[in-house]
Amino acid sequence: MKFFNLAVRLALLLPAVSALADETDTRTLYQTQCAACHGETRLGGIGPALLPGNLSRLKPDAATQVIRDGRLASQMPGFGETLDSDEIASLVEWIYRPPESPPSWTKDAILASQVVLHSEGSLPNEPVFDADPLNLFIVVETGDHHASLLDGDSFERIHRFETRYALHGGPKYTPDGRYVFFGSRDGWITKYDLYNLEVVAEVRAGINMRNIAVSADGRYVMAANYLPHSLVLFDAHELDLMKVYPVADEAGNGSRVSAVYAAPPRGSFIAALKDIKEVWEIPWPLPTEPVVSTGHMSTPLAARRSHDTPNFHVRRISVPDYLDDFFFDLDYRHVIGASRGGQGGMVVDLDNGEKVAELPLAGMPHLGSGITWEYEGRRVMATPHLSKAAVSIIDMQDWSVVKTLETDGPGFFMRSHANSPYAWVDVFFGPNRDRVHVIDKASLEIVETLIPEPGKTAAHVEFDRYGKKLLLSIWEDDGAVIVYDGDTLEELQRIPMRKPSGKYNVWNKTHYEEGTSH
Ligand code: DHE
Repeated sequence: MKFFNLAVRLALLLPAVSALADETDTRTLYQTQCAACHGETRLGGIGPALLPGNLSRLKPDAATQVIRDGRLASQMPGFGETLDSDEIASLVEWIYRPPESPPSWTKDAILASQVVLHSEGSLPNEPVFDADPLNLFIVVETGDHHASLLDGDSFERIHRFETRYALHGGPKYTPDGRYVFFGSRDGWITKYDLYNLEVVAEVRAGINMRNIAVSADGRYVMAANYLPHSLVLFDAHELDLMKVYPVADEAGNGSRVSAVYAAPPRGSFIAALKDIKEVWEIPWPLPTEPVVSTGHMSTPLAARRSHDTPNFHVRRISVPDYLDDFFFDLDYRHVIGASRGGQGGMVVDLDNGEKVAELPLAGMPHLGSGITWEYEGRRVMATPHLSKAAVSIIDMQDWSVVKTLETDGPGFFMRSHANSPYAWVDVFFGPNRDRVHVIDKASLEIVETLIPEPGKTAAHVEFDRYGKKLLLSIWEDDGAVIVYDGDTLEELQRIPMRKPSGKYNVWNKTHYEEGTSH
C-alpha cells in the first residue's frame, strides 16, 4: 500500500518535474543561442526585444520560420541546422511568455542615467586639428564598437574612440557640424564634441532604441524606442530630459516606433509607428533668426506648417497601413512608406493624411535607403529591395515606376551626390555580396560592377562634401574603408577598420545632400 501511494505520488509529480526540466532546457537554450543578441532577459541588444508586447505583429508560425531560416535584412541567422523542431517550438513558446518582471524604463531611470562630462560652453570653440571641419567623416566600426574620425580631404584618421555597444542608424550632427549624436540599440544617446574629440554628455532613453533625430536648429533630440513604447525628447545642450511620449493609439494600444526623423521644412519631428496605423508629427518651436540658404535646403528653415498643433504636442496622422520603412520627398510634404509584409508602398500627404498613390514595388523596397536626383527635368527617387535583386526608380511627380534595374542580388544601401554622375548600390545579400553596382544617373543603366575584395561584403558608400571622392566599407571584422575617385572609379586608398558600417560626412548631412541619408 505504501509503495502504491509513492507510485501514485510520483506519477502525479512527474509532469510537473518534466515541465520544470523542459523550462530549464528552454531557458538554457535561450541563453546559449539567443541571449547574445536579444539580451539575457529578452530586453534586446543587437537584436530586438523578444517579449509579447513587441511581437504583436509576428504570428508564432512566422516566429518559428524566422528562428529556423533567419530573417531577411537583419543580422538574424537561421538555426534550422543547429536546433531541432521541438527546440525551436519551445523557444517560440518562451518568447511569447510574459517576462518574469515587466520591463520598465521610467522618467526617473532616464534622469538617473544622464551624465554630463563637459557642461555647455566649457570646452574651446576651435577644432584641435587642422582639417576642414565641414568635410569630416565619422565611420562607425561595429566590429569593436568604435568610431573613427577621418579628414575628408587627406583621409587621414584624426581620432578613433570607443562608442556605446551596437550603434545603429546614422549619427546626427548639429547644423554647424560641431557636435554629433550617436544612438545605440540599447538606448544610449551620446553627444560628442568633434572640435575637442570628447564625449560631452550621455543619457539612456530606453531599453531597445531604434534611432534618434536632431531638430534643424540643433536644439532638440528625439529618440524613438521599441521598448518601452515611447518617444523621448531631450534638450540637445546637455541631454536634459524634456518629455516622454508614451506611444499608443487612442484606445491605449501601445506601439513600437519604426523610426523618427527631423523634417526641417515642416519644423517638426515625424515618427512612423510599427504597430499602429498612424504617423506622428511633433513640431518644435520655429526659428526666430534669419534663414540661411545652404544647398537645396535652408538652415534654419522657415517651417511650412499646415496645422496649429502647439509645439511639442502630437499631431496624429492616420495612414492606411503600418509604416516599417519610409522616406520623404524634398519638401517633406509626402511620406513614401511600406510595411514589411506588404506588396508595395504608398505615398501619403502629411498635411491631410490622404493616400495619394500606391507604389507597385514588390520585394520589400528599402525606402529608408532611398536617394533622389534630377533625371530629364524631373525628380526621381531610387530604392534597393531587401528581397529582390533590383533597384526601382520612381518619378516623384506622378509616382510612376520609371525603371526597374536588375542587380546581382538584393541591396541595402544606396548613395550618390548632386555633383556625381553616379549612384552606388551594394549587393548586401547572397553569394554576390562582394559586389557593388555603379548606376549612371543620366542613362539609368548599371555601367560598372566592382568587386573590391572577392568573398568579402562590400557595402555602404558616402561621398565627400564635393561629390568627388567616396568611401566604401569592406564590412568585415578585418575590414577596411576604401577611398574611390568618384569619376574614374579608381581605388585611391585603403584604411583598415574593424567591421566598418556607416560613414557620415558632416557637410552632406548638415546640408541634406540629395544623395545621402538624412
Ligand atoms: Fe538598419 C539605418 C532599420 C537592420 C545598419 N536602419 C536604419 C534606419 C532604420 C533602420 C529605421 C534609419 C535610422 C537613422 O539613420 O536615423 N535596420 C532597420 C531595420 O528595421 C532592420 C532591417 C532590422 C533591425 O535589426 O533593426 C535593420 N541595419 C540593420 C542591419 O542588420 C545593419 C546592416 C547592421 C547593423 O548595424 O545593425 C543595419 N541601419 C544600418 C546603418 C544605418 C541604418 C549603417 C545608417 C545608414 C545611413 O547611411 O544613414
